[in-house]
Amino acid sequence: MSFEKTPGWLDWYANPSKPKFVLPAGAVDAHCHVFGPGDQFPFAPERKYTPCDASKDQLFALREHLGFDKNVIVAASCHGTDNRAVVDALLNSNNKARGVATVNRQVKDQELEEMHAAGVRGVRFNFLKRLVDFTPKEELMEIAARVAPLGWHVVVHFEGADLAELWDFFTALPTKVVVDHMGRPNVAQGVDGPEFKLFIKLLTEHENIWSKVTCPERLSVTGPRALNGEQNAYQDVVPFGRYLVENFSDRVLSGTDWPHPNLSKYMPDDGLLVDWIPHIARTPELQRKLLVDNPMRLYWS
Ligand code: 0GY
Repeated sequence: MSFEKTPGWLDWYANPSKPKFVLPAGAVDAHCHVFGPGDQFPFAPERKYTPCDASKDQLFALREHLGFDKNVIVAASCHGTDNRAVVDALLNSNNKARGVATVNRQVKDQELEEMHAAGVRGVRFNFLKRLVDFTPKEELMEIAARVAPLGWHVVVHFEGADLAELWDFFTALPTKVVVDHMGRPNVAQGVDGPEFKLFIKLLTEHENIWSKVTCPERLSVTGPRALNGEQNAYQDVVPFGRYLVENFSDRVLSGTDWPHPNLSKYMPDDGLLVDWIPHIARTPELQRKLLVDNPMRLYWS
């Protein structure tokens, strides 16, 4: 089936630069997606957007180009609860990819076990109204209780402004909880602003909660500008990422978010996104934890 993209959809960046930052051996891109291809893995009827295709082979080619060794492929909301595109990518990854699925309470135990065998290690709960329809928390809690015995974790995706309302639910989850994109704070408030402060409190008080230090391109107000002739893009997001990497070094993950759904202004150069990493992880030890040790512990042990 061929699909017409959402009007104004921006396709992924075709010729990303080669990063100047050399990733450590075994580095994991711990947040990326595949889209379709639509004629093989149709997009879900309930989707809120229709993307371009972004296949597993294109993802694996990007991985080689950037210098990553492995991927964690997160089921994108345009596929609803149909995880076939992710599972297909995992099965064809030569053990170099793990996955995070989206399921509802109708999922059968056998399906969970098959996904586990393919390399799925988590489920994602999405709270962004522009991406998904509402699911009652009681259903999400039921799913979390069912995947906990498999050793899976829960990935949560929400806007910083909604954390207060979601706090009790997140802190009651029986698994490790991995927060997408630093809890999506409003960076204009600064690291001392109320949204990021509350997020830091969440990580400080709950040792099972992890953070992806991802998506500077989504969060940034200043954008991908090089300052003072230096390669220092997404400058305004650096203090947020740095704070998390330096204070919660054993509970942070990095990732590209390729193929970057729903960006309306510009598509980032993935090479520049890799070059952002040493600004937030300033020592080889922090880089190794962020890019290798932490994702390996969570997804490959
Ligand atoms: C992201 C962010 C977005 C989309 C999705 O599953 C998705 O559709 O996650 C977004 O639109 O902000 O993590 O890729």
